[in-house]
Amino acid sequence: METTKWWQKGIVYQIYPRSFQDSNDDGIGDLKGIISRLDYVKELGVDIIWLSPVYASPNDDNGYDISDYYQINPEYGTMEDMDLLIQEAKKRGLKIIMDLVINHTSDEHPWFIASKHKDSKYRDYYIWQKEPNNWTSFFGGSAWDKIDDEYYLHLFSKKQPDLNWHNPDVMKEIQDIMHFWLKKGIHGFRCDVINIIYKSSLANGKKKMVLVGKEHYHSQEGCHNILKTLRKDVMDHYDAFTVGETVLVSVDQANDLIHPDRRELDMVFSFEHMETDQISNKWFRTKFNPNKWMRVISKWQTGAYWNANYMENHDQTRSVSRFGDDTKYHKQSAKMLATINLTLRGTPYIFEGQEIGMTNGDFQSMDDLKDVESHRINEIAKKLHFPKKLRWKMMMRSSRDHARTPMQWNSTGGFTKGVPWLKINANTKTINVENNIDDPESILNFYKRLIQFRKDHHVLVDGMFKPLYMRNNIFIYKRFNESDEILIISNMSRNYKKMPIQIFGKILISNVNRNDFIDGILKPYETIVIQGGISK
Ligand code: ISL
Ligand code: CA
Repeated sequence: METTKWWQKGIVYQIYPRSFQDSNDDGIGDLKGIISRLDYVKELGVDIIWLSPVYASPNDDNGYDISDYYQINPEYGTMEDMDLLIQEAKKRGLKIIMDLVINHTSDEHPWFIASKHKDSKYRDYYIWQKEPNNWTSFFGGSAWDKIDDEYYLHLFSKKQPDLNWHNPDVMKEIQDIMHFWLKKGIHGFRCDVINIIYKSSLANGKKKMVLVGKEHYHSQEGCHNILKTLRKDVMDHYDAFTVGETVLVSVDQANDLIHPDRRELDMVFSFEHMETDQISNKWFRTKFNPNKWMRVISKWQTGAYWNANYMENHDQTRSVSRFGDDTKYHKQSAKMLATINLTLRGTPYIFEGQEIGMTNGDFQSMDDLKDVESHRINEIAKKLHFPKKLRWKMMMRSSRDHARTPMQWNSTGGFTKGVPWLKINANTKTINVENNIDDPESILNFYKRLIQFRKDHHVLVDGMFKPLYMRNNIFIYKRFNESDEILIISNMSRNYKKMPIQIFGKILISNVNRNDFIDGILKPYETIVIQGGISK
């Protein structure tokens, strides 16, 4: 690697504003709330905050449907609050990146409202046709809806019409928006579904695919050209980076987006490790298979130029419930996932609440769920005569609301004094920031130690990754450079396991507080970081 960039050394903390901290007790998280928790974020040791959308929005998809890119959603506060947040973050040495949602806007954006008139110049900002094609939406069902006598394309909800990236005016508008925020002092963007923004054709898709039509908009040359332009005309003028959210990409497709010579994005979120426990799509899941998961991770570690490493986010269920054990081995498995998250090669991302091992929600019925996707899928499944029990099982396994329950600050919640917009998990009684802070052996304090450890060991940033063992639910890899070598060993199961290879060296971090491994037995969900090597 040439010289290491700040966003390669840095650790990112994702805040989902609606669920982080409410400051005025209307039950909705807000910017003042975030400001009041900046010290907490700073103490964790992270360097960068990724703020999920805070722009004006009717909230059909919790802000991923933007009605004004230059305004703050009044539910979250004002532009003054946002300026203050940037300033207060800066004071603490924290940089902020924002979400850039440019595949679509809200149907309540003035551009779309004007676009309903055929002779408006805004008509061509979106994609209108006399007849729909057979494409399906990410949220299920047709990707087209009708207004008057024509149809418009929406790859997500019908309140999220897709922008027409063939129109140079759209490019100009988006560039202005990016300049506006970067000038305010933010340091980059997380680019929402960025690899599907360019539609090469509107021909019918091949049948039978989960996303019918995908071959006409996924990873198109036109998208690469757009990214090159945004990089050259906008990003290159600031000290900022981009992380693309890239659905359904292979390692090669990712490298085409992030290789430094191509000058497009800086890193991408891949999805393959999030798909190891699903059959054809996220609504049909199988038992989690750690061996499959570690091999996928290893493939990306060795193949991709630079990874954005994450275990969970606002679209995924909680990692400790999904890849660990959120009851008997709650602490152990959360710490094990933390260790992997922070010792892989790439920029680590931590989602709010992950650092205290927040679990999936304890929802009782569809009334408890708020996500537009969950409700839409439930309706479609109902029409297909899926029994209620099966539909609920799908929701409990995959609803995005599992990640979106309010942050658990203390034993009664601490998120709001009002009625929270989404149910707070009853386990806030035991899983909360307050008691984590007090307990030296807590998940939170383990995260703090790991974050500091990563800062103290540059090999974790610039070192190469090499898998050493990926079987029998045991994941062993090393990170190494010319001067240093660190081994990471994780038992991803609830069983005792014999250490599969002979290892020597000094234990630097372990979640079971052991001083040596002479017994050669790995405890359930044990994870150890060792400075040393393997003996053959
Ligand atoms: O969670 C998913 C649906 O099953 C994903 O496919 C998700 O829709 C996809 O990762 C795109 O996500 C992003 O764009 C969406 C928004 O709803 C998500 O919250 C956002 O992360 C549309 O803007
Ligand atoms: Ca509020």
